[in-house]
Amino acid sequence: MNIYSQNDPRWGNKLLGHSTVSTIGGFGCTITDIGMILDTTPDAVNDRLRAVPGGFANGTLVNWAKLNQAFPQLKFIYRHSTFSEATMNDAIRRYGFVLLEVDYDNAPGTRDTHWVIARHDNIIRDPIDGRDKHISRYPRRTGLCVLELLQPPAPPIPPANPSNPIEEDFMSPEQFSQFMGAINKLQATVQALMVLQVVVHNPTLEKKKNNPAVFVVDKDSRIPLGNVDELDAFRTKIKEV
Ligand SMILES: [Ca+2]
Repeated sequence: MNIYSQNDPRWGNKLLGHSTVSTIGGFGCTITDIGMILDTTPDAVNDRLRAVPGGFANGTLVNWAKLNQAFPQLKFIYRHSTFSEATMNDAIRRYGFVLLEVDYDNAPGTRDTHWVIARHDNIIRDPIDGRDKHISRYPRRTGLCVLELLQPPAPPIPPANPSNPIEEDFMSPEQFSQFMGAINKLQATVQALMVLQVVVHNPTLEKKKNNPAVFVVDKDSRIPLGNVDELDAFRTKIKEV
């Protein structure tokens, strides 16, 4: 989680949401919180939410229900209109953080709602100045907004393709095991390492019989290992080790 201040001169004077007067520095606590959670600057959060229809309600209020549309990795769970320590702690335990609605000046008569990020051990991250503070800084707590930061999906693992005759022909699991043993005995010579790379990474292994064989080691480099007969001879030699 990053740390930003809504009053940073890089964006503090920019207009918040669709307002013509309110600035990020003056009223942009929530988008600054979101920026910290997403590791995105508050003005970038502002621009993104502005681009989503209804992203801001009444011009400057973050519309929780539109958050996920603006930021696919951020999921809105629930907005509590009352504060409960148990709910806060449960959200922190589940998601690592929770947005906490507080009264900035601790005076009920003044409307100065502020949103900070509550974290473990009663520490809050305050967008007003980009500092971590004890939660006792804000004794009047009026609500919570539970959000979940989704992890980016892991890159897909290409499925094994046992029907690929080239791969089958090249080296069976038994042969590969034998090959690995031979590598150890050979103490991994340069040539052996090159073949090993072909075995491990061969996404697009090309083997043309009766032609010089080219083995694609990875997407960036092609290492010719001579013709097929030479490779077969090398494999035979390994078997003999
Ligand atoms: Ca107040």
